[in-house]
Amino acid sequence: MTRSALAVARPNIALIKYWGKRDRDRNLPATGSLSLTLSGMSTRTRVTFRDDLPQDHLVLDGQLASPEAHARVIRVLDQVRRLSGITTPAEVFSDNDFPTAAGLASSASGMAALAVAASRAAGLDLDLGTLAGLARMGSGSAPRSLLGGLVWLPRGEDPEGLDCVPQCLHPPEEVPWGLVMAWTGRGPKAVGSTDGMEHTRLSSPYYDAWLDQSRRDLEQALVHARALDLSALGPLVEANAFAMHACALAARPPLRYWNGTTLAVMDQVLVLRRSGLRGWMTIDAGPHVKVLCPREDAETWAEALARVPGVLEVRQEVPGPGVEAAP
Ligand code: 2P0
Repeated sequence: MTRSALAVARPNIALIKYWGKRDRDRNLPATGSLSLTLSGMSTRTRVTFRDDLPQDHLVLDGQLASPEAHARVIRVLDQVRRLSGITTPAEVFSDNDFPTAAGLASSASGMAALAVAASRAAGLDLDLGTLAGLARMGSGSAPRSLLGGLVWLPRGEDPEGLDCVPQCLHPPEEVPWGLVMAWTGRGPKAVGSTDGMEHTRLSSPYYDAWLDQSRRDLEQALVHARALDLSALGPLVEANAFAMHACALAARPPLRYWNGTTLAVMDQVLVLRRSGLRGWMTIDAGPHVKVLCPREDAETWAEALARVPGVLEVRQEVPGPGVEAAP
């Protein structure tokens, strides 16, 4: 018997970062986070359970999955099999319509799409909390990509993560902001997020301070995000990203995701802001700089960042929808 389903999900960018886990086995975050789901890029994932397959078969962007990606996908598939009682192997085809090598984290969109496609293919109609738990097994930031627009993922207190369920603060059509992304390097990052945040937790003397600050940042950010007050939210977004990187930079040995062009873009953001343009930067576990700005200023930001020597590509994004399922 063959059962199949398709799902499409988009990446999200954290405005208040998740960096550190409170439970490694359950992949539960030590910090709550706030994010914007994007619209211009997507991952399409088809899952088919087939009893004629000898084992799970995973093809990501046309290639057999790496051992690391394979292990994450299998964790999600195994949980779907437990929930549904299905025992057959699955075939997974997943494609990003954006270059993974460009350094944008694709795990969030990939794992959100996988959770929805696999559960639907298995005949399950899961609530958001259960779907979030499934997506989280693949990637801690993936539950945020289940929803569109401005999304809050609480840290939660429950040992099983039952209260770590994303909430939409504003759907995409209500968020009048843009996100301008300046690519400053190619190739995979030297240290992946999972290892990077664990190394930070274990060795940075600032880790506890980061957790405290992050909790305060999120509390305030939620107020400003609900009010769609960009002038109040922007400085918090920027400070929170720098606090995350400061904590990682203090790890032993240090964890530095920036390159020279990252610094040049940061300088340019400050120059433009001093000239009166509104926009605030955030940086993830990589060298690229993303600027959150009023939507009407996105073009001006994009043109200015494209002129910074070393910037490889600039992309403008607007808020986008949550995961979409198809038969
Ligand atoms: C975030 N990042 O909130 C932060 C900011 C990167 C920097 O979530 O270990 O790939 O699979 O749960 O989801 C990247 O973390 O890590 C991430 P795992 P994931 O977007």
